[in-house]
Amino acid sequence: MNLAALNEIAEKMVTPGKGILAADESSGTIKKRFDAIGVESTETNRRDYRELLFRSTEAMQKYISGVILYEETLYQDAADGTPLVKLIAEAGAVPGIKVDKGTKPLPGFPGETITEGLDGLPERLAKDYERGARFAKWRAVIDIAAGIPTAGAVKANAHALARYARICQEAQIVPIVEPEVLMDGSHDIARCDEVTRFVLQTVFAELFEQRVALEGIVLKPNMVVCGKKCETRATIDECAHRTIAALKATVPSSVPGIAYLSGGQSDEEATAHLNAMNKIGGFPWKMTFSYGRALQAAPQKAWAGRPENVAAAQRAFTHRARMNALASLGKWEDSLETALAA
Ligand code: 5MM
Repeated sequence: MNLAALNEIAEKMVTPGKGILAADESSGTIKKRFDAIGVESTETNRRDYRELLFRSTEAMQKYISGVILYEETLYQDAADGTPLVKLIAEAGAVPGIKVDKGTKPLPGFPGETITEGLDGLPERLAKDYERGARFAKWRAVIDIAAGIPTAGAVKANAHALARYARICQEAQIVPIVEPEVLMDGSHDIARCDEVTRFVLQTVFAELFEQRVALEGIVLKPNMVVCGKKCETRATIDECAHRTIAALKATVPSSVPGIAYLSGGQSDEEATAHLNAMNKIGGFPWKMTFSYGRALQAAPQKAWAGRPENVAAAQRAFTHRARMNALASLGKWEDSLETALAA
């Protein structure tokens, strides 16, 4: 393993003023997103949609540091025959690949899941590297409900994340380590805080045991927020302070950067939270975004599957990417949402 080279990629992924586009929706998820805008999920439509994102020149060159791809997209060509991965690299962003195979119920742990995909991973990574991928992503999903999560399920997921991370580093691929504590449910922010700390502590213990070099990873955690159905809403500031405190207590400073998931927050909430944290500052890592829904909801709506809407969709994507890029510097303001959209 060449750790200096891994660290260089990881640092590039969390460059201040840029962040990661999570465009790695699996077939089931992209179908759900397309259903919502009345578009059939065919291979060509998925290609056309993702191509419009990667051809958003301003966004890709100025605000996006890396793109997480689903396997189909990594091996797909644009309408003119150019590999989509080449469009990303030519814009100066790092191409990455989601390598987990999704979640399955964890036997013995009702209501909890385990992420699968370790079988054959070294072989897949070698092929993906050949095609241009320089980082990978694996997502563990932790739900909060009565009696959930259990220590056993968290440990099983953390172990799989750590095995994946070490295998990636052997293949000279930077692992994004994504332990997502879901914001579904009615739990309050204190419960999210407690579970997030426990999950991160467990993940870093497993990363240490599996000999993962922390200088060569990027952490993709949830923010500490209330459950969607919680009646008492926390302020932007409370979420920001709690998230920073939870991470300071659990994430070693040798990790180059934190790239948050948006997890179902509204577009502007996800931007405001990231901005608030970077304004507060005082932590040892870069903090940026690795958003899926919070970057793509607006362009998907604007596109609606129509070729004549491509430019409008690209403008919508560029705007969200720009707003989040500013938030990664703590320079976003609510007023810019309308001022710069125009
Ligand atoms: C883009 O969505 C990713 C893939 O999800 P599935 O495997 O369920 O299709 C997802 O892992 C995503 O990268 C992260 O959850 C962050 O996305 P959000 O929308 O939470 O920012």
